[in-house]
Amino acid sequence: MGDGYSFVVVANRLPVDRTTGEDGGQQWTRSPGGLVSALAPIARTSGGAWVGWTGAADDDTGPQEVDGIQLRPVPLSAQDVDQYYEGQSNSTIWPLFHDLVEQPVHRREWRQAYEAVNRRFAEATAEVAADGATVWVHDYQLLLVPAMLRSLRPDLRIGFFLHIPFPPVELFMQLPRRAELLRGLLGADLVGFQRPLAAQNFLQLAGRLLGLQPHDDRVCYEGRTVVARAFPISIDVGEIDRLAADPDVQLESERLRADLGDNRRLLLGVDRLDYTKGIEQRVEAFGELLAEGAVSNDEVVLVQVATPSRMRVAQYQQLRERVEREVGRINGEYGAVGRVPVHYLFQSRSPEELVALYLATDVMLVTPLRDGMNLVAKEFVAARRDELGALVLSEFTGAAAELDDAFLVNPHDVEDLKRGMVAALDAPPDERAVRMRRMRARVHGHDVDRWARQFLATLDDPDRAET
Ligand code: GDG
Repeated sequence: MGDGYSFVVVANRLPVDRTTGEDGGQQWTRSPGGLVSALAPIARTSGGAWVGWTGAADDDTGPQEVDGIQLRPVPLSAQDVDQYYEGQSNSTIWPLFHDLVEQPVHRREWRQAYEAVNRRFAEATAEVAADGATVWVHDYQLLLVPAMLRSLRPDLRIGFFLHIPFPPVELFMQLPRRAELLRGLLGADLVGFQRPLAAQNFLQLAGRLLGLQPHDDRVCYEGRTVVARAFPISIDVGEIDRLAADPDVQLESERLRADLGDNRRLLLGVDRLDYTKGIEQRVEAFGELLAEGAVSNDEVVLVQVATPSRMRVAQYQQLRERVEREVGRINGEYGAVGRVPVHYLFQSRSPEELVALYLATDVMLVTPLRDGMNLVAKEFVAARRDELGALVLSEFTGAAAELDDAFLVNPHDVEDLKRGMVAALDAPPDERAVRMRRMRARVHGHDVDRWARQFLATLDDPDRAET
């Protein structure tokens, strides 16, 4: 294994999207998003490769180079997508790791597909990694990969980062074949989480399930040391700042304000349409405020961007129906011709449009029932160079640990959601500015590039890396 790449990222998705060029031909462009912008420069300068799926079923795209990164596609059949991705990943692990806010579904054939696909990812990685390379595996779709990879290539340094919460021991124990999943993660040298509590849950589980004896932030397993630590992820602050300073984005923001009614205060939600994001509860709380007369259609307007996501999974279709019924009801009851209280967009928007919305907003609503971090909250704060705007933030997001100057709410309690929304609307401008300044300082001090470098420095040497 002399050849190969000294740094390999392994993630369910490749960091590219297929687009159609002006000549009608297919081409690959780098996907937007903080993770890709943080890792792309590191991958490029260290001669790196990226192992992942193209996002299309039965796609036989071969190795590619995009933007100086070597892409190594792992093909998935339509059945793999159905069973490994939509099944075991998104209908079993996702709801269980998010505190059972929906009921996980357990199917033997999904688990088998998950294991088979994880093995293919591990094999593809083993083939491209150089001797002694550093490999960074990402997220809940690939929990088995670290151990599989270690057995194929004991020479590698393997890091794993989980983007979603890691559940308490009692919840994890419900998973069929739970010990295999835990052993999968223990194949890594470093397991990174969004929050310290998640790292603690993981270490406790290692004690409970395998009888290991964790001490501090590590555990000894099969003669190796596995370190578990929190690395709260962040955003590309420079990129959001650049968009927020762009005159076209600012113009778009003014146009949005004018279209919605300059005299109305704008509340905004931006989420993938996912039951973990608390969209339903948020819309319900807004409806109750209108019903009670605490706010009126002439004074406020809610824009909810609900980006389509996992629409082949039944629970997501049902959520869509419930949200759309409630939005229709509220607009029917409290709207007027040419003026509705809820603007609901079941659409994906460009980063420019999202930042224009952030700039136009009075009160940003980020109220997930459970969320590993939540980048939207950080993007909103980074966009507000004017130091205006208030953030209502769920206590159950990773972001709440850093952004405790937000108006914190418990989204499981509609009364508390309403209280938070009203407090944010009513707060004096000085108070909002103080809160925003403090939150901006936090986000500016921790950008995604620093996150990636800290993780990799710890993987390189856990005792030397600053924490
Ligand atoms: C997972 C974890 C963790 C949203 N709509 C559009 C769009 N977005 C962008 C946002 C933001 C990103 O997608 C969403 O990130 P979140 O962190 O809010 O949520 P998840 O997708 O659930 O992410 C989460 C994250 O991983 C990173 O570790 O924070 O806890 O669940 O950047 O701006 N982007 C575009 N159009 C849209 O319509 N272009």
